[in-house]
Amino acid sequence: MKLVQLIICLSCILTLNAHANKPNFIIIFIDDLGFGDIEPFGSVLNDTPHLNRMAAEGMKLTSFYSAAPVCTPSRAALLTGSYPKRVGLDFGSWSGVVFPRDTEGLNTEEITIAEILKEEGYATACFGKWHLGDQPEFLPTEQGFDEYFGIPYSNDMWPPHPPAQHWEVEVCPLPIIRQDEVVDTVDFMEEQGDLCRLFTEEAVSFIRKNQDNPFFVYLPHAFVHHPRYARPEFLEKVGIDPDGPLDNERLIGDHRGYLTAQRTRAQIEEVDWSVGQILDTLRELDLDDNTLVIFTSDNGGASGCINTPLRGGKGSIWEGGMRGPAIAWWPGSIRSDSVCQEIATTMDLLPTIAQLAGSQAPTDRKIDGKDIAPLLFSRHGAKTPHEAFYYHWQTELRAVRSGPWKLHTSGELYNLEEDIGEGLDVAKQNPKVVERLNALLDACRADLGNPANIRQVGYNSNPVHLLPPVE
Ligand SMILES: [Ca+2]
Repeated sequence: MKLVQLIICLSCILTLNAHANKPNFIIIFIDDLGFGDIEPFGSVLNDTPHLNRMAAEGMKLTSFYSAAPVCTPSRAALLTGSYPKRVGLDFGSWSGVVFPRDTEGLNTEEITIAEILKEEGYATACFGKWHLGDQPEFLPTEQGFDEYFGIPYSNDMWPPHPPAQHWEVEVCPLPIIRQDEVVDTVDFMEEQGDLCRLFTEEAVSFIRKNQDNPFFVYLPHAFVHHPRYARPEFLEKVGIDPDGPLDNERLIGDHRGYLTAQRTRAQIEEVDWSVGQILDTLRELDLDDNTLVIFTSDNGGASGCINTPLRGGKGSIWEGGMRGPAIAWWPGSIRSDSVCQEIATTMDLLPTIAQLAGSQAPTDRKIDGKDIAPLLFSRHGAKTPHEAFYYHWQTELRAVRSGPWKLHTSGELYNLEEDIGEGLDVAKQNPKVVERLNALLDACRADLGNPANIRQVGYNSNPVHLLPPVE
């Protein structure tokens, strides 16, 4: 055989193998988990052995941001690789997030990670909290997911939850959906406590079923969003008697009680159990060296969670509102026990995953995320691909980060490498930095403030409840 033929032959084999070995992807997206809530990120309260092992075998990303400090815009950005404002979901129709029977949802014209991977032959599934619109055309099965099992919005949009009585909308029983059909409802606190197990078991079963072909699992847990309840064994472990003082009536009647550290702890430790189930399944099936698993939170920790050492929490544009605990795991490809301090965001997952799957991010529209594979694989000299990361509170641009510097639109400047808690405003001492970052803020205003650069939100003029509403 001539040398040229040999090279062609070898390259064919390599190409075939590349297709046969397309990596699997799993995104474990926790609801409202704080930066300091898990041991790899400094928790001394919660036991998270599986996350400890995940971090020891993988990479901690310590400047990893969600694109918004609340659920709906954060999820829209993750799945589209674009700032929430760019896809019209920086704000719901009347609140910061979409509500049951909302007119708005993720436009089906958007191209999600799931749709990109489906094109590449992946089996795709979403198990958990969706929160990108509950009307039929907004559900995961319309957004590239072959399979869906979960709740369509937050677990507190639930008649027994006290705030539900103050929202100016009717609330129907909290539906559990399979594909696009309501198959059950969450009626009691015990059933709230079962949501982590249910979604985990669905994910494990899907992984087993698809072990011989490439798959994508998006696992957006309803935990640790309040109302906070976990399975009895996790409550007992933290000293709570599930049959004792935490009976349903007390829980439902005592709103402040939802937020105690113990109940939060029970939920976080059950989330850790879930991570263990997923990673153990991958190890057992020998898929661990061919699967990228990303663990992070949709926004900063809510009341009862811990964002230390960051300032602020869920709903704020301080670091505690948008910087999450993040771990990337892919044994053999991601260096064990490594740490990445470079700026990265959930929006980067779409272009990164697309490229690793042999595809690319959409080119017919602006995608804000960038390929962070060089960071994940610790390539020599790899730096963040972002000159700037922008913090929005609802529709408003509120801050920019570039390198170690974060400038708030209020004029405060912080050096996050020296002052991660944003305690010391150093704007006066650094006028040139302020000038440079103000120019970046102006660039963002010119971009996302221009209607020509933003896309239409999904809109349904006649939305209906998934179930008859509760009086
Ligand atoms: Ca959330």
